[in-house]
Amino acid sequence: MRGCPYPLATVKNRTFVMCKPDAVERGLVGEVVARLERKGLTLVAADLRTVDRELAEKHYDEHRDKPFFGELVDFVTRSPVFPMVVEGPDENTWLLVRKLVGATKVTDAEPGTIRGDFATITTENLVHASDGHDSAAREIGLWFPDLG
Ligand code: 3AN
Repeated sequence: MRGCPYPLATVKNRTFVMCKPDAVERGLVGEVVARLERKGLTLVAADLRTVDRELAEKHYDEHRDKPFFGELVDFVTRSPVFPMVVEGPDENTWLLVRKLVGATKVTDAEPGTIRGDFATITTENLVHASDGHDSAAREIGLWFPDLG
């Protein structure tokens, strides 16, 4: 029993969130988790791990043809990450988390968001969060294949 307060939670109430290497290196994992928990979201799974290139490339598969793909994979594999599955009361969890995280481009990320408050470089923008139900399902399956 992991103490989830939502007895009718479905898989769609879950999303994937990851503190990237810069967040772990800067000691911001606690800050990120605190913001998610203060919002009222629950951690379902989380651990600290080093990612191999194969998993990193699968995770960022949609960016395979982008000019920053190599840099992105180098970055996310350079030191440990903290991947998480987060659950909320309804199917909007992924969107709530995206709003807490803030815009991708650091100059667009508003103060009050994680990226707006702590990130200065777009590649090193601290946190990844799934951008919809399909990506959440794909990413949870990729990072936490044993999660029931
Ligand atoms: P998000 O993480 O906000 O969903 P995506 O999926 O478009 O953004 O991009 C994935 C990651 O790729 C970003 N978090 C960022 O680290 C990196 N990235 C995206 N766009 C750029 C860019 N123009 N230049 C460098 N890195 C980028």
